[in-house]
Amino acid sequence: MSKTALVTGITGQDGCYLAKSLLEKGYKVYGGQRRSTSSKHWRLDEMGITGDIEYVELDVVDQANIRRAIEKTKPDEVYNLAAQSFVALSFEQPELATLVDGFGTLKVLESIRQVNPRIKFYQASSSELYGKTQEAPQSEQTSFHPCSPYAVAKLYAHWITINYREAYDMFACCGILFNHESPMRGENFVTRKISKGIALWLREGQPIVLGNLEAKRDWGHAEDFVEGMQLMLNADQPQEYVLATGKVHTVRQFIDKTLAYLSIPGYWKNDECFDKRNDKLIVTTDKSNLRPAEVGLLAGDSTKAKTELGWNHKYDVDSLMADMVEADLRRYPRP
Ligand code: NAP
Ligand code: F7E
Repeated sequence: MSKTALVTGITGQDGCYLAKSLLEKGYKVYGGQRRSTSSKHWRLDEMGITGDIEYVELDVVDQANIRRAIEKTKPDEVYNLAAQSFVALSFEQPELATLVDGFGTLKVLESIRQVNPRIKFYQASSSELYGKTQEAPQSEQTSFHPCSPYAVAKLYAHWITINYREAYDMFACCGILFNHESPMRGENFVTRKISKGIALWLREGQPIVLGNLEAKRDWGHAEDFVEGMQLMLNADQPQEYVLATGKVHTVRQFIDKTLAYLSIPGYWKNDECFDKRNDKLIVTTDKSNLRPAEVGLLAGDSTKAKTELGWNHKYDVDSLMADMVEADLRRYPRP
């Protein structure tokens, strides 16, 4: 018999890739979405799966609402992807980040416990938990030092998930996922600012405005990472797993790769990048894009997921960048 999954955060980047993959495996997919005055289905529309999902009203700050959604959908598996996921915004709205990303997870877990504790639960934990880490690469054994309201809220969510597993014997697990991007990435995140920004620069000539160009990240592709989430929920035992590529690049290197891919000869003068052919500005920076605190060197060690789950990634940073740039060139073609 086919299985049923409830995905919170269905309208987000991971929600659309996960839904597509679950549908391909024969799952019945319920998508939890919060009410809004306009449709937020552009990702699901682009993937062509909007009509294959059944939607339920689900806001993770409202426990009665979550409980009703679980009673109605009777899932075998719940993937809790809902979050205010933009780290920079969590410094502006720390309470909201805590309510959604921290307490929201508790409310989903508690609803599952009350309705049917045999439902399997996946929690979207993050490499941001490592924060000001002293150790690289980071594995499941590395200690946490979160350094944003987002990461502190996610740390609470991480431990309350483990607590519900230990206290109530629930199949609840956390994937500690390093940055994963895609053409469906939100427009505020740095890789998408670059892929969309370069398409607009080619079309209209306005420069891309960024923040800390020396920030380093371990960037993978969301399509690979949603497979790992499913492997975790279908393992023999619920556990924590790191998913990462293990390769680290700076924001500046990501820009260089993008320019090389498009055969644009760029040169840097401090934190500004120009076109060699005509000295036209391509990238500049503004301090409004800096954060009150930055994480340390995040590089993931996913040996455990590879050996125990058989997980691996198909994309590297170059094929990820190419996928993103091609999608934005299609969305914003030159006249
Ligand atoms: P995303 O694109 O920002 O999507 C977040 C989703 O959460 C959206 O569907 C959003 O709905 C929904 N949401 C926000 N507040 C909600 C609320 N109060 N109730 C219900 N839904 C709510 O994030 P993503 O990149 O797909 O990430 C998925 C999850 O993985 C998040 O929990 C994120 O923190 C975590 N994570 C992401 C990464 C990464 O690199 N992408 C790495 C580690 C962990 P709206 O459309 O209504 O805003
Ligand atoms: O920043 C630097 C910025 O916003 C990456 C979320 O999915 O991954 C994501 O969080 C780096 C940071 O992602 C700009 O300072 C420079 O060092 O793309 P980001 P993030 O903060 O790493 C983790 C794993 C999650 O869990 C989160 O939910 O890039 N950076 N200039 C910039 N970042 C942004 N956004 N905009 C800039 O202009």
